[in-house]
Amino acid sequence: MTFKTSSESLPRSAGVSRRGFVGGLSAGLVGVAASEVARAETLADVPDRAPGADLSAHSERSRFAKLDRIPEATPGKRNVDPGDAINSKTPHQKLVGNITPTDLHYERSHSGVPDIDPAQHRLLVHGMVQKPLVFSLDDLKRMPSVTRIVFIECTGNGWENWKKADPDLTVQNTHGLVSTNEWTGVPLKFLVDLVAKDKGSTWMLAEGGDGAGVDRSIPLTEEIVNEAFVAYGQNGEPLRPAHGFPMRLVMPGFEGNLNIKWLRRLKFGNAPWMTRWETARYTQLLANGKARQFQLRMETNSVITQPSGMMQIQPGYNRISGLAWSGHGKIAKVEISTDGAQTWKQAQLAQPVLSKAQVRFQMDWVWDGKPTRIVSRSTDEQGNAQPDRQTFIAAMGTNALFHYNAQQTWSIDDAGRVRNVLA
Ligand SMILES: Nc1nc2c(c(=O)[nH]1)N[C@H]1C(S)=C(S)[C@@H](COP(=O)(O)O)O[C@H]1N2
Ligand SMILES: [Mo]
Repeated sequence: MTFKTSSESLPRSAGVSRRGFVGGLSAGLVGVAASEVARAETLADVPDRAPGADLSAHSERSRFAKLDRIPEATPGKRNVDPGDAINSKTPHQKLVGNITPTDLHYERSHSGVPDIDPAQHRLLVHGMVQKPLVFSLDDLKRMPSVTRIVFIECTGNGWENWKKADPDLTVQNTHGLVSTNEWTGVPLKFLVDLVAKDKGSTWMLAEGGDGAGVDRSIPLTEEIVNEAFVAYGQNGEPLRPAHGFPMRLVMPGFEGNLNIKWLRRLKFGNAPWMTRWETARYTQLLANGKARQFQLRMETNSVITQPSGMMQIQPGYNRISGLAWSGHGKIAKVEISTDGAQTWKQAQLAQPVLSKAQVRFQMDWVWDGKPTRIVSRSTDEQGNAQPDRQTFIAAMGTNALFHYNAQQTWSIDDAGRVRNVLA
């Protein structure tokens, strides 16, 4: 199929730079993309200029842009009273780019959000160290800092589709427990050196200051000591209370649960503490009846966000877009199938691709109006490929609940309705 490259006839009202749009997308489709855009000649074709409201101390979203997280309970329990919610999910179907707006970063809090006065808050660092110390927020802010864009993902992300696929789920329901923000804080390595950690200490306990007191044992691998940090900044401002104000642990690439919020203690030792968060919870019941502990790294994953569950599309040009991420490093490639995983084409990635951060992918598509299925699969720089559902279930069985990273399939019927299905 060929299309006329019609950059000459692209109308101004398309709001598209003649050079910019083409980017890595196929130039031949520019004309198709523009063909449904209204033609215009003069300013009479656009609304008048509008008078302005007063300036403000901080800006709010347009009243026309409706963006909300959705509080949810355990899998299958939606539309719950916020008092019963355990998660609040990111509306990926309404977002663009790589970074999640701060107020829409997903939230998972086991016993609500404590209201912590930073002047009172302290972080104790002790255990197998020469010099146990206690830090205030101001102490941390005086130290050298690192700023890094990373995803945080709850191990429960995707659990909605582990056993069955409700057709009426949106991508917010299926994949709303992963988000990407820029975090700023003190490198763990700096604190390790300050307290003079014993060489023999190979584990660290991180404990939160909320009612649940979530605490996790973290193996002190070279990667973790070099990459973890105690964050006090989120997208350029202090952490929001829901995300751990005044300080939290950030563990790039690892289970959301390890990113301890309202951090009050780091303790160094030489064995895991076997807290209830790594024995009763956050373990995986495998097909053979054994439980797997400390499955800490988040897998290679991707999902198409546009078009996605509960949307309706029209025949003709449709741009496919979505997000890919891996706890192993950078995403190397994303492939998309528009024929139910029979044939695959490589998508374009938003540059630069960052390690352990979500990256936006996109691809041109002309839908012929016939029922089909669309699906994405990602591969990271270490060669880890996102499995199809059968491969995933064959390896993990159906007893487990966490670390679901199988390919997400959306079906499209002859009316253009997009629905969640198991492949
Ligand atoms: N103290 C404490 N830390 C916590 C939690 C918690 O309930 N209490 N929830 C954990 C879980 S399960 C996840 S997935 C992430 C969620 O971080 P977010 O709410 O900033 O997205 O925080 C982790 N850190
Ligand atoms: Mo989580």
